[in-house]
Amino acid sequence: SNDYKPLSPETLGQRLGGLDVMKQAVGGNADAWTVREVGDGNLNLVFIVEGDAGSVIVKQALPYVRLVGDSWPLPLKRAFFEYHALIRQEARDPGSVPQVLHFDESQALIVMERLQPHIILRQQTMEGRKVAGLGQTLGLFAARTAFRGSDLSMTAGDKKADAALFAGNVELCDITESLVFTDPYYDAEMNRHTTPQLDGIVADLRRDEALKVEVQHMKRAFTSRGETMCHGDLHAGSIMVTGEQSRIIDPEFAFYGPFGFDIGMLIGNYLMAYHAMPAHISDADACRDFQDWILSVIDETWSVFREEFLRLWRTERTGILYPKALYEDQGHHFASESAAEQLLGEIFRDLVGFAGIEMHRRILGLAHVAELDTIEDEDLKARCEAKCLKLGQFLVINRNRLTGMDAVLAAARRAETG
Ligand code: SR1
Ligand code: MG
Repeated sequence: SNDYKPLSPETLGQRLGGLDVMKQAVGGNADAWTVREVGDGNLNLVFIVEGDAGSVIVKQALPYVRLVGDSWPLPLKRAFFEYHALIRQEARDPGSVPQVLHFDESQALIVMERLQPHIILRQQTMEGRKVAGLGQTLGLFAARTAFRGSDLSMTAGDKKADAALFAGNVELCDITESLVFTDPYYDAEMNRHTTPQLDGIVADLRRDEALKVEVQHMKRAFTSRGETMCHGDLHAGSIMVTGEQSRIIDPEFAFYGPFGFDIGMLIGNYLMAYHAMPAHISDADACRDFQDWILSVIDETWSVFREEFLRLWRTERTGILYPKALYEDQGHHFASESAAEQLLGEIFRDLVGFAGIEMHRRILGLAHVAELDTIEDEDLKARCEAKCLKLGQFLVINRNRLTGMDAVLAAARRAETG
């Protein structure tokens, strides 16, 4: 029968060995394949399958949250959303994501290109290794997927059909609605902030009315502003890199949301890496150099996003929003440019808010980041986390006042030096 069954290294060869795509990509003799389960994320099984002809990744959803166990059921249909997001991202920004080789909906599994010798971005930065072109690749990805998945580019029918399709990703959106936008701001059951030195700052955050109001504004944007197909979970574990290349993986949280959501989450992750660096590079000069590089990546990601979004605005605005005819009717070309600048201003203010919230939830909520969690010296860990929490608070509260990315970077530098 075709009933769902989780794979294991022992059963994978026998179960997938008959697929043409596996024979071609891995080799015809499944008995000779080497299979390793390497999933280190919070949700799924991930296998590397190697054979004479090459290797692939097999990713399979589990019917529960792996991080927590079967007490937290989670639907298998997230593999369906991941598959649909991957093929759209590939069309909108070719080469940015792994190539999909096979999708089996009933088994909730995707066979995809193995990125090699890539490792996750988080691992790379924790080892103090830079990635050439990171800001360029991520800025382009965020801008192209944002623009080309929206009413700025798609036909109204296609966009509405896609919005309806991804509206089914209810349970994964629910995770974000709770774990990101709600739990960190009260004493929620699933929170696991384990650094007692932070108690004062946490109490301060939770009694900060302006912060809580602003976070709910951002949550409302997340739930109700379906502007484009977002990746939905663009953190430093969703990016695979070498020293020269970056690719984006894992869009199972894909949903229709605000233009600034993905780039905001991403910048929140860059900023956490920035504040965690002193725990990972002991030489002070080398650490400062690496931190400067992270800030330059933030700057580049946003400036590339802006430039690419504007380029697409000028050349690919084929959707129902801001129609060219409206502006070119009587020579009003500049009005269109000013509409683009205003929209980019709105995206910037949103991304700043999302970045700050991401920094809070990764310390106070259920799902943490290794940059901070692996710091063994408790006092150093508390200092790094405190900088993230305070910067996050500053960003969320001031998101409508900050004049540009320079102001964000200056705030990060101030938080770092105290
Ligand atoms: C229960 S899932 C926790 C987190 O892991 C995923 O990668 C998302 O970031 C989610 O919020
Ligand atoms: Mg993931």
